[in-house]
Amino acid sequence: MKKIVLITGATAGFGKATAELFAKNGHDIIITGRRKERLESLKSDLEGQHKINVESLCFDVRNEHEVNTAIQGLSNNFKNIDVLVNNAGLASGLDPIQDGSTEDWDKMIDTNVKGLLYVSKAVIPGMVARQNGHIINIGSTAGKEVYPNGNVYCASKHAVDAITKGMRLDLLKDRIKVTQIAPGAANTEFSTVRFHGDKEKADKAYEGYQPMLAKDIAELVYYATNLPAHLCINDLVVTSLSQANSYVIHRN
Ligand code: NDP
Ligand code: 8X3
Repeated sequence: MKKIVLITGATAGFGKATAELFAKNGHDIIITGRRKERLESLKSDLEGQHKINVESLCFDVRNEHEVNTAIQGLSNNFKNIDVLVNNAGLASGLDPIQDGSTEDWDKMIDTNVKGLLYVSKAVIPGMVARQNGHIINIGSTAGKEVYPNGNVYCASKHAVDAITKGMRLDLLKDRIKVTQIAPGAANTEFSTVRFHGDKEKADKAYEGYQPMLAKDIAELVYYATNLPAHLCINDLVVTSLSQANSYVIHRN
């Protein structure tokens, strides 16, 4: 059955790969992000390649007003969202706690925690009214174990872990599925963003082993949304074969 799938942070990485996979499988999608040109180009590519409808919404998840305006403004064709993928997020910096920048901290907490909450609050009432829906929160192995210098990013992903559990409890009676997917290292724009655009430093994060790719995570999101109605993956921790936990990676 054709679904309507809203994916935050679809201009790059996991979100873009997830949008491509749902589109390929014939679902209508709502793609969001701050980079308007990327959104428009993805929309036109996907509508050109597949017989589906794509809505693109350009907003910053940190801005509650922008979030509400964009989601409340969805047309009838898109407003009954079946699947929400809360993916938009970032790490900013990798510093010992005493050297961390408060600007980086605000960015991570406002995006990864408050942004996820704002989008969820805008989408959940419709799901409750329809007694149907699936929320997929992209957490991280960083939300399971803290690693050195990961302090605030890890805290933000621990918050995603807790919020996911809370959502599942609160939405249980409404038959809304709530899943966390918690990946380890994957080669996306993530590290370039973390190191404030320093590509050389970013590339080092993926040296000496085979990291996951964005499409690996997209496959898992898709899989989780295609289980029988009575099944829900609650929490899925996934790493490349070279990674044992949030901070142990075997490199050649
Ligand atoms: P990318 O940097 O490749 O993509 C991040 C996406 O998030 C972009 O589309 C970006 O869009 C969007 N985004 C960031 N900030 C905002 C904002 N304030 N408002 C709206 N959109 C925003 O990273 P990944 O694909 O790797 O990361 C996706 C998610 O997965 C994140 O939550 C990340 O924490 C998590 N994760 C990543 C891992 C990895 O190793 N790559 C591992 C585990 C979890 P735009 O800039 O256009 O706004
Ligand atoms: C992103 C992966 O290892 O940088 O959550 O924390 S890691």
